[in-house]
Amino acid sequence: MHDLRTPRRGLLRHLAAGGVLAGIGAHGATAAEQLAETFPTRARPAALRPQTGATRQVIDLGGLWRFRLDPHDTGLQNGWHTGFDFSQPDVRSIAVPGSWNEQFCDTDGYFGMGWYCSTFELSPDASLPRTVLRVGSAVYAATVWIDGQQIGTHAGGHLPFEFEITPHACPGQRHVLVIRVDARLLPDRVPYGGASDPAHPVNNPDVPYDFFPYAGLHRTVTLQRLPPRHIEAIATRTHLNGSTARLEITVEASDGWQGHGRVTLGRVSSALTFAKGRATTTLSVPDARLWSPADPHLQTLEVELSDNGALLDRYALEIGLRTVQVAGDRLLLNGAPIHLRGAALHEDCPINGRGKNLAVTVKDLQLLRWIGGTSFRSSHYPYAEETLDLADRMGILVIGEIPAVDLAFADRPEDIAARLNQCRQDFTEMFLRDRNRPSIIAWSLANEPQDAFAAARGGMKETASENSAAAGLTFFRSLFAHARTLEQDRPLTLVGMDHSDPSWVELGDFMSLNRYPGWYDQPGAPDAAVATMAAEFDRIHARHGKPILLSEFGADAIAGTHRDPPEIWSEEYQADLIENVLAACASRPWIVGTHIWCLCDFRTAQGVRRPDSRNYKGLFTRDREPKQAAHRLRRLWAGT
Ligand code: GCB
Repeated sequence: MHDLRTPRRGLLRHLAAGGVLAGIGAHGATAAEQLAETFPTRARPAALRPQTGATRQVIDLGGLWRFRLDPHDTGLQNGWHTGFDFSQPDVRSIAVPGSWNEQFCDTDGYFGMGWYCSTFELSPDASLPRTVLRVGSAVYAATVWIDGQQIGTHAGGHLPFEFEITPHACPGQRHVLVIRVDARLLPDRVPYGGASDPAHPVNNPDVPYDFFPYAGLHRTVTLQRLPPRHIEAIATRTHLNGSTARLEITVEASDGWQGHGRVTLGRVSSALTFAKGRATTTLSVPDARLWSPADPHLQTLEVELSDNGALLDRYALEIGLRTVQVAGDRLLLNGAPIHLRGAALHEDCPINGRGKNLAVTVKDLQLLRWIGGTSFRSSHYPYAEETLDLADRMGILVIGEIPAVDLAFADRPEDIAARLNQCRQDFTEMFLRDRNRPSIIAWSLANEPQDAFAAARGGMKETASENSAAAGLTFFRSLFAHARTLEQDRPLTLVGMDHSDPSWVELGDFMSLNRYPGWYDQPGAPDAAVATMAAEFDRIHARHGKPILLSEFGADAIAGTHRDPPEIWSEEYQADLIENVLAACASRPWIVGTHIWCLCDFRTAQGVRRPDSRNYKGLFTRDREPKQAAHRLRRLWAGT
């Protein structure tokens, strides 16, 4: 923003051993936490989404949970981890999934510990002896107990994590599941909060980023029941050779499985032979029907484990055959140049907050379509899997982004080090969750990192500090190198703004630039501002020769505010400015995409530059009604 348990094998074990899955930072930990963390069981990344099928069963634990606030962090010593019920006056019902902030009158500005409690009981089923607990998103950190026994911890919101809980989940017995969500806004977190001068915080709540820091269990909590030997991870890569697609497949199975399996895609199939729990094969698909925005053709890859003809496990993975690459100053999908036309989004709606609301997800992607959009960035954190399901089905091109928003590099070195560790973990988890999705065409490793701390605190133009520029470069080199060890095909990018050191943005395979001509830059003078931006982009292109994505631009418009001649804050100004910027970009083919900020108005922290605690740069209002700019884009992009 300008202003403002069980042992784990294979890849996952390797990652954990490498420290990638590091958990809660020590910052601010209570004695009880430190004790509990002496023998922590860290969550494993959730590589395969739970599914029900011939050999698997999903139990959705969503619904009304018991909930209580723990502002003094005494819940653990008071035994809340063993469970609690409504005999305690402070225990209330809460919807899961959902942010806690807007569900009650007294929790809106609460960013401490929140305790969730529910129960579950498994039916006896000898074919499904193993159970994995999966939490879709806990913002920000979580500790999990079953029947009072600590199962493990996880840090980082917006991404799923798992624990195998087989020893703790006995069929026919009722178990008490407790999750403590730690939503403190701390400087060593990603994104960080609570870091500004306590006497003069710029925003309330005290976050540097421009969206409300909703907290709680935001996505589904599920149990996946599994057979004794099962598939743990599937990785696919597509290569094209003329009209033939080659699909490279790696499958990881539990317990170092040494047996056999099979993969099938339509009419093509191949045997799998596992060694130490891992098997690889390649399927060749002649005259392949590729996935693209014009034809988002999805196919089911069936993966099976078998023993002497007996089916042990089966997993069905939806995939789309497509390639993506950067060639010179173009972005190619299936070998042909593509243009990313769309808007950045936020997971945000009244009452649910950032909690999963499927109807809103469907609505948002329909609105994107309505204006003729074909692309979005999951700003500023990985979105719910259902959103990506829809993108896969609708042929929408997505840039997946980790929650690294507004990183700053003049902060304490220990905070910067903790953030880097968290960013690496976030990328690993996002990659493992989303790597097989055709809609994800690139990864963004940060949004608007800033040279100087002060820039993050209030939009002051600061002279870039050499030290913070160097610290940032070390940070991003490490993060890019980590991402490259996992992702071999998709381009990587870093979304920069005018306070981001150019050396950071240059690390990207394409350069994503947020610019606000006519808004933060030369407000009210759109023609001059757009010309300045275009000249800057010409210089950047001449210097780097890389594709450029205008990853954000736009203007606030308060719905119902009209001015002639157009003035800032009016619907007319927003619509005209957007058209003006698009025209400047259209004549530059190396500008491979234009993402408007943003699809819908959304809630922010309180700050003097955000009337009504809203960011009004939406093309649609927060209740998803079109402003003039949406109608204008419909004409320009959808041709209607
Ligand atoms: C940005 C940020 C986004 C803000 C936007 C704004 O550059 O990436 O999070 O909401 O500007 O409206 O200031």
